[in-house]
Amino acid sequence: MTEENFSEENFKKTVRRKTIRSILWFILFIGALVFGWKWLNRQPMDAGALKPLRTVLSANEKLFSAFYSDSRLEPEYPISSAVRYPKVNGNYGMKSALDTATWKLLVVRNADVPATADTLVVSMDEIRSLPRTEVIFNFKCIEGWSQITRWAGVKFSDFAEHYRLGTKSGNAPDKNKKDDLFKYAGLRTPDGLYYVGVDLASIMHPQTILCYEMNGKPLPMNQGAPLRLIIPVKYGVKHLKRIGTLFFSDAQPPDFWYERGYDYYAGL
Ligand SMILES: Nc1nc2c(c(=O)[nH]1)N[C@H]1C(S)=C(S)[C@@H](COP(=O)(O)O)O[C@H]1N2
Ligand SMILES: [Mo]
Repeated sequence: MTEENFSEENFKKTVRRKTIRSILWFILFIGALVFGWKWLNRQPMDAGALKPLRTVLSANEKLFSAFYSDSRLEPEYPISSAVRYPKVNGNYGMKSALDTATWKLLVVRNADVPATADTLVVSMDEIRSLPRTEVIFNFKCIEGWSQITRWAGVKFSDFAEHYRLGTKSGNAPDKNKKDDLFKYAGLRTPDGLYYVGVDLASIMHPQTILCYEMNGKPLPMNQGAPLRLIIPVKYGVKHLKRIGTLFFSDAQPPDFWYERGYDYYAGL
């Protein structure tokens, strides 16, 4: 640019042109945003989420389950790093009266064939007589908090082995006999107001426990006494407190937060 070209007039012109251009771009941008938002909100719902969002959730789910491995363990921590009073979060299905002394776990071996479903009734004493395992891990809630917590109970896989659960044949589960395994386990509170579904591989993961102790003491009422699920490979939503019924099925069990727009898998 020469000295003559760089007149004040030219300078003003350039600024004006650039200002107008950026205003137009801005209007276009806002317009696209409004249009996109309106389009999104006109889309049908799919299990509590707008369809395009559900599509993204499902794609994530495929990716996460592809990475799932039994031998991939969540990191564990020393007892000293466990918080003394873990946060109490979520009390759906926990408000009805419950007598822990007479409580029993109902187990439906095959929820898909109601006629042949033999329901097993298991007492807390029977659960306590199985091998006890501890797990100290970083508990993560989808709300964004996490804390290192310490739990104890029976490994779900030991429980399933003992009662021969999760198979159509009624034999003890065998990872190599995929066709004999149910695809899902479902759990719900005694009043049925909170319920989750978990893919069988994750519930059989070596760190998943049916939990009756927290920090070396009996599980507090508001944290799921007498028995809750602790499943370190999943977000908090799946750690159902106060289990009433456990069942096995090839159909995806109903899931409280899935119905409200969260992803089903909820894996870490
Ligand atoms: N019965 C029942 N279990 C539940 C919930 C609930 O509302 N009701 N909330 C879940 C959620 S979202 C989280 S983060 C954990 C919290 O467990 P805590 O209260 O022991 O921290 O419990 C899960 N299990
Ligand atoms: Mo949560």
